[in-house]
Amino acid sequence: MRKDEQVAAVTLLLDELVRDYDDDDLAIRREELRELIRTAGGTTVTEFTQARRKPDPATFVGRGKVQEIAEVAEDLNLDAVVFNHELSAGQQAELEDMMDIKVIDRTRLILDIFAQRARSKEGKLQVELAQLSYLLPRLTGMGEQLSRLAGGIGTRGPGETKLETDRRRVRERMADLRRRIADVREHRQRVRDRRRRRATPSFALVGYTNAGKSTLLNQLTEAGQFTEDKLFATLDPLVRQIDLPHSVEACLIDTVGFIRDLPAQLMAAFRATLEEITQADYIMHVVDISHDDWLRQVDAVLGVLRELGAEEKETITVLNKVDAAERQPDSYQMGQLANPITLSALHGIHLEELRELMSELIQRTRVRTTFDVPYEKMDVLDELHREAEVLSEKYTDHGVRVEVSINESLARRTSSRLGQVPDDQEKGDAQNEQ
Ligand SMILES: Nc1nc2c(ncn2[C@@H]2O[C@H](COP(=O)(O)OP(=O)(O)OP(=O)(O)O)[C@@H](O)[C@H]2O)c(=O)[nH]1
Ligand SMILES: [Mg+2]
Repeated sequence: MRKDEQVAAVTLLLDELVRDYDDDDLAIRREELRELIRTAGGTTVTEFTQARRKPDPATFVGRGKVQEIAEVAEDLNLDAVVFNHELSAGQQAELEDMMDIKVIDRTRLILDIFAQRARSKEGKLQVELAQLSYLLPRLTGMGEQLSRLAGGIGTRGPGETKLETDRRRVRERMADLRRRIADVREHRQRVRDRRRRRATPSFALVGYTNAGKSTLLNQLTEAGQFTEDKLFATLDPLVRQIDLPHSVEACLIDTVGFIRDLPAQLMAAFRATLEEITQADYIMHVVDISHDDWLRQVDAVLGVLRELGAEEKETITVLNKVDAAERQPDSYQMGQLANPITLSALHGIHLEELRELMSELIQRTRVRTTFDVPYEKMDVLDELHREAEVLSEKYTDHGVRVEVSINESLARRTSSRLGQVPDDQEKGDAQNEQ
């Protein structure tokens, strides 16, 4: 989407989505789409909604509705029609054909926002990869536009159609991007290894976009991270050290926000960024409780964490924006959340309590365990010396038996590196290595 575009926003309420939800759902989904459009620089001039059992395979909303939208779009001289859903390539082509106007689906809109927001080299590479994987299945009939996107002409081999050449070029570019992103990942891994060497437990700030993650990071660490009342203000991870009560140190990692139905292309392309979450020791889940839909936002975030394989990590749930919330979460709601605390990042309410909770969690989740480290894996022993408190060491025929007081997630990592089940551990046993 270009800046200042005037658009119509279309939301479909599908039976399959409605089943678990109340009547507010449609209003909330429409509001979120307006926010996405605003963030992308567009203006929602008019809105359409429709309830359907399921999407129409050809036109998504059904022919009658398409007609209606087309007429209004023409009257109002709109630039585009934005759908609050992912459309298939066929649906998109059919809709553009029928309405004779640019059609943007939800995935494309989010990708556009990410593209506008990407600043770092890593962010730009990942966004481009996501855009191309979105584009690839939609190439049919887009010949003209693509030759601009994929570079020069005249590279077509004998017997290839234009479409095949275009596809091949996109695939080549994607392979190139993947290689470059792999380099970035390696670099990130090296930085993380250095951090670990300093034995600093890490908290990954996660949460729905606009929940206040960056604001919280700024308040706790004076990081100077960019914050804004729009969606996806943060794309690149930022790590900051923090001193906690009782001489405990930690680091906080700010990262990209989530949204419901996060496009699969983005999840795949942002692996390097999202690894900051899967590799962190703890999760700090920031929730905007002034938002009407905060409970469902929590579910959406937990869903993404599950997809990432990070749902088992010890978590603090920060119920943020308490200053702006009409109602306080009730005790039942609090009971469903992991280590909940209500606060206001912006106004600095209850931040001391949060720091106390973080320190407590780090101390509480240290476990005492014993590893048998074979002589050929002395690097593991080195790591334990760096990152854990070594209580005793005994040299045997096969290796070193070492007793440590150790952070839970490091204990899991270590036992999987050694192929051992950790002993003396109550919580750690059932959990899988991330
Ligand atoms: N009223 C109120 N507003 C807050 C609070 N914390 C953050 N905000 C506002 O919420 C908006 C979003 O804050 P950010 O810190 O950018 O949110 P984020 O979670 O980092 O968002 P993304 O990076 O977009 O995912 C900003 O306008 C903040 O000023 C709070 O405690 N109370
Ligand atoms: Mg942010």
